[in-house]
Amino acid sequence: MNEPGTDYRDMWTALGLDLDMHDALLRALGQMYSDTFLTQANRPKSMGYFDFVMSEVHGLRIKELVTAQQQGRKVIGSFCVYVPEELILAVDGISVGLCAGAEFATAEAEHFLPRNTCALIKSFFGFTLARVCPYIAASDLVVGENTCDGKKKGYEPFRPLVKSLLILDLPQMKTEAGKTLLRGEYQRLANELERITGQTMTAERLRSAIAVVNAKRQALRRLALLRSAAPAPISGLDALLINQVAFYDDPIRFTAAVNAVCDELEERIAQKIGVMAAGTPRMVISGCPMAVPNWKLPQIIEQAGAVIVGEESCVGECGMRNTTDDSGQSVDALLDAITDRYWTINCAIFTPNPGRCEHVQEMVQRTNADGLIHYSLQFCAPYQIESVTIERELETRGTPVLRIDTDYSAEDREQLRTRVEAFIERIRN
Ligand code: BJ8
Repeated sequence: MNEPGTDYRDMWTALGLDLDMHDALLRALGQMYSDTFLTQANRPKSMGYFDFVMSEVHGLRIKELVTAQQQGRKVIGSFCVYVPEELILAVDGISVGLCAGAEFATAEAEHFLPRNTCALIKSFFGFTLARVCPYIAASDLVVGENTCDGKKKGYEPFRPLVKSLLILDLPQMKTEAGKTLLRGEYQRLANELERITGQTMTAERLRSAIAVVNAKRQALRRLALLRSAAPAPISGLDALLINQVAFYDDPIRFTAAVNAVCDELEERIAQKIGVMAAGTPRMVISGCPMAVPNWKLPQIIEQAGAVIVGEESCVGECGMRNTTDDSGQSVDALLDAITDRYWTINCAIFTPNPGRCEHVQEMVQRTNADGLIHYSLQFCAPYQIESVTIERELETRGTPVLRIDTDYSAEDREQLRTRVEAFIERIRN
């Protein structure tokens, strides 16, 4: 996916990548990207920026990271939206998301993991073992977390595969004790970030980092709200792509690009231009996060004749909504505010977790959705179990729900297509 004519092979070799495997991955990704995104009709022109970012996601962006490292900055990788980007930026670090959304070297991953591990975990193991992920290779520190059992235990065999790994001990219940634990873990992360970067986290630096991340989340919020318009001004695939790129791109540049998309969408809405015809069934999708290049289900939904108008997931509103109060005058006060903000994330690893169902319902109402598609990765017990509650609550209130359990393989594509088409038909009738 690198820019034609640009040769990054020396950089990839220096990062320790397996060039043959990496070439094969890039060929497959490039084809998948063209088939999924560039074939869409009526895309906003401003999506060109995101096409470019994706074409350079293993090229120019990695070069930026390596150049920053040569200037003394550190790259911090993470797998979960509970890892505050604000803390990383406050020590002049660069935050990158490491979750992977494709099958790769699954057999090798299964030397470390049981077969009944979710595809997301197997995927980041596979990408690491096959030496095809420049983000993992470039990370000076990887921050993991004990959220679900698969990740919590998976980090044990993962530790020797990366330069340095810090595990956050996340609470599992939204109690005062849980919040105190989270606050303590953020302090521990802040200390480790200071140690690894040699920088001091002052209140002023933390406030400016919060401002950068708040601006990014406000832009994503603006995008989310514009999708309530009818006809929908942007496809769910493109909106998902923007949310995925949020984990890789420079945050200030990314914010400007999202606001440019929003400007264009506002013009479209004023002129009643939709990405699909008025009256197209509108869907909210909810569930496990969809990391690049996990586009299978959204593509099937939109090819089947519906438009996705919101994502309740960590690569979507669950991870990106809500800003942080930046009025605190001390590092302690700002860490309290950061804890308050991250406490509002409703991951299914919490028990009980009523806030997630409330958020899903609010999204369905706000976006005027006709139905909800709940997406779980196979073997993800937290989301699979919650999907039953969500289905019951929403169906009781008159919103049709389709529950999908899948993985990253293409094997169930046609079966999923049939189920999604039948669901859309149910909504139309
Ligand atoms: S805050 S959703 S990013 S933990 S799909 S690995 S849960 S078995 S990713 Fe997540 Fe943080 Fe929660 Fe969000 Fe486990 Fe499920 Fe696999 Fe998952």
